[in-house]
Formats: sequence, C-alpha cells, structure tokens
Amino acid sequence: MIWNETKECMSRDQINNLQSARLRKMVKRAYHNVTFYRKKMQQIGLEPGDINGVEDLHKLPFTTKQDLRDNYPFGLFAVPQSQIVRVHASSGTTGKATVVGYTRRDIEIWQECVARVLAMAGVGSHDIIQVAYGYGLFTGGLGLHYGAENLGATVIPMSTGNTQKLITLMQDFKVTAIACTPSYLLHIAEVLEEAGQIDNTHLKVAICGAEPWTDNMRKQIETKLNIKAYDIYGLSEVMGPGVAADCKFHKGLHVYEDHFIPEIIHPETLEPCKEGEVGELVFTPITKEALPLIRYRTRDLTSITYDECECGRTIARISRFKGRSDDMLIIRGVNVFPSQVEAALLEMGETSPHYLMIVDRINNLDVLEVQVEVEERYFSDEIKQLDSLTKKIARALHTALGLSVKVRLVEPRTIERSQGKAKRVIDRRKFD
Ligand code: DLL
Repeated sequence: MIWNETKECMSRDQINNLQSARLRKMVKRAYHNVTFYRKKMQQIGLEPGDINGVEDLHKLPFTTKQDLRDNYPFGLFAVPQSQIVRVHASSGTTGKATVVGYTRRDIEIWQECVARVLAMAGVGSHDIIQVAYGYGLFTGGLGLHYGAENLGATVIPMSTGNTQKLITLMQDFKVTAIACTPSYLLHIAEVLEEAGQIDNTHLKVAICGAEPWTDNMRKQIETKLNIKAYDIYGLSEVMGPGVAADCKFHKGLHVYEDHFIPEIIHPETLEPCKEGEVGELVFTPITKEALPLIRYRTRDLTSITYDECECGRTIARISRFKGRSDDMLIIRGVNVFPSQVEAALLEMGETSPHYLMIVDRINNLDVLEVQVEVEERYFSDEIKQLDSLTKKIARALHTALGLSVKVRLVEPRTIERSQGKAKRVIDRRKFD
C-alpha cells in the first residue's frame, strides 16, 4: 500500500478540490440528519447550498465540547443507531462523558489513518507491536490496535497497568514497536534500567501521544532505549489517535487533510491566524458518517504550515502543542478538568469547596495530589476519622476522574485565597 504518494503528496489544488467536494457532502448530511446543525445554520440564515468549498468554511458556526455534552449521549449522531458499530467516550467536566460513535466506514477510515501513522514511523507487517494505551472507552488502545492490525503487524493488546508483565512479554515475544504515552514509556525505560535490562530488548520504535511532550523528551526516550520515537495526535471527538503524526524529520505533525480540514483561530477573537502564528486548532472532519463535526474547537494551541516537508509530504503540518486554551489537564493520559474535582467534593457535602490540585511527575509518572480543606473538628477528633474521610474523598475522586488521586486534608484557611480567579492547579511538570 503506497499511503504516501496517493494521499499525502497531492498539490494544494488537488487537496482543495478533494476537501471542497467532501465538505459539501458532509455539510448536507449534517444539515439534513442532525437537528442541532440544522437549527444552528438556520439561525444565521445559512443553507447547505451556500457552502461551495473550503473557501466558505469560515461561514459555518463552531462546534464545542459543550455542544456534545448538551446533546448527550447520541444527540449529534447523523445515522440511526443500527448503523453505529462502536461507541467511545472521554471524561467530561461534571461527570457526563463526551460520547462519540462510529459506523463501520468510520472505523475503516480510522484504522487506515492509524496504519498511515505507523507506516510513516517505519512500522510494517514484520513488526510485533505492544499497544500499551488504555483499552476501553478511551480511544488510544483500540485505535492503535485496529490500525496496527490493518497494517498487518502482530499486535499484543497489552493495555496499561502491569509494567512488569509488559517488560516480560516485550522480551519474550521480541517486541519491536510500542505504542503508549511518552511519560509511560520513560517509566518503562526506568524500570528496565533499574533491572539492568535496558539493552535487553528488541524495541526499535515507539508511537507516543495522548499527552503533551517535548522534543527533548523524545530525544531522552530515543537515547535511553536506543530507538526512534514518533508523535501521534488525535482526539476522540474528531476520531481518536491518527488525526496527525510526525515523520522522521520531526518538523511538525502531518495532518491527514484528506479527512480533516485544519484551521488555526485566535481563541478570543475567533479570527483566523496567519500561517505560523500560534492559535487554537479547529478541525472539520469531512468523511465521518456517525458524528459529523463542523469546525470543532479542539482547545489545543499550535501553529500551522503548508510548506512541503523534507519527507516530500505536502499535507499541512502543525507544530508540537503549546498548551490549551481551556483548563483541561492531561494526567497519565486521562483528561481532567478542575471542575470535576469541585463537583465531586460538593456532592459529598463534607468538605469546603476550597481545594488545590498539585500535579507532579515522579519517576516519569504523573501524580495528582488534591488538598482539601475540612472543618477544624476533624483535626481535633481521633485520627481515625481523618483517615476515613481521606479514603472516602479519594474514592469519590477516583470515581469522578477515573484516576487514582492522593488526597491530603488540610485545616480551614490553609489554601491560599485569591482575589481574582481562584488558583486551583499547580502543575509542576515541565513541558519545555
Ligand atoms: O488522547 C487520543 C489519542 C490516543 C491520541 C492515543 C494519541 C494517542 P482524548 O482522550 O480525546 O483523545 O484527548 C485528546 O489529548 O485534545 C490534546 O489536548 C491531547 N493530545 C492527544 N495527543 C497529543 C499529542 C486522545 N501528541 C486531547 N501531543 C487532545 C499533545 C495530545 N497533546
């Protein structure tokens, strides 16, 4: 399969024509099959016929994560449920997940995109790949799994959680490729190092993403493990992993423009940014059947270039991510909003709403500590009571966030009060 030349080296005109044709069809489908889009377009007097091509994209309204939540769970689906073959979900701000669905064709396109990412990283049918992203509602595990199978590689569906077993199988099966978050890979490297086994693997390549990381971190991974590491990007709303990825030149992530139209906008004025200028990434997927999205605001901050890459690909490239335009944190690959912590604490009713989240990276693993103010009496009473409340809060936060949390109860008025916007998060991880 020659991914490269047929789909990734088109001229700008060819890309524009393909995108325009697909955009026209997608807008029609969204308008006729999804009440939400029809109403939104009618409100601004827009009809599908007004969208002739990419040049008209700016006329369309934006879609946000809140829109998906407001239409929870299946309100934005454009096909009957009988045509939905898979559902994934990611965490939401106040407990309600963001739900996404796929038709059989959507899954085919997704696995093709991931296969293209893997092929770009030099993975092929001769490789044995351990998929160590979480399997389940998160798109990482199954996304990489189907993509690697599509490519013909041998897939070990490892998921997360048992590093020792992962290492044993990596060695016994002579695993040559791994897909996991970059911080987890560094942790794996450290465990290998401690066991004196760092040179005792057949690993050649890693496909890392789902959280921000730097070029320095990539080099660290490459040096420690003597492998090549590649960046893979995606988000569940737009598809999952495989929306963009980097090639061996590591000069930005190639966006699969035959399926996703990227835009960069100023997060406040919402006006388009110039090429090279940092702004918020907006995606319009143009081939999705189950969940068409029009101008979806990712909240990820990056810049774009349309220059041809040294590898010969002409599709647009986005730079490594510079952060987000909202308060979402990514902790061990899990998306966490401070408001989720607040909602869980308020629901318990035994604490004050004063809390502080401290995120750190210890031994390359993200650790979240939540400090919570509780009434004075908990400190004067028996230590047992404090202990049981700590455990209760930890359980509630674990349920709300899907992540284990270290809870520390503190006395009233310990957490600094702010006159302006409350500071709820201290992130000690380094991303530069
Ligand atoms: O994280 C999909 C994914 C799985 C991507 C496995 C790559 C590998 P969500 O849980 O919906 O989906 O989270 C999406 O994660 O908006 C970014 O903020 C962040 N993110 C994903 N990939 C990268 C990356 C998956 N390579 C959110 N670099 C996105 C930086 C990333 N941030």
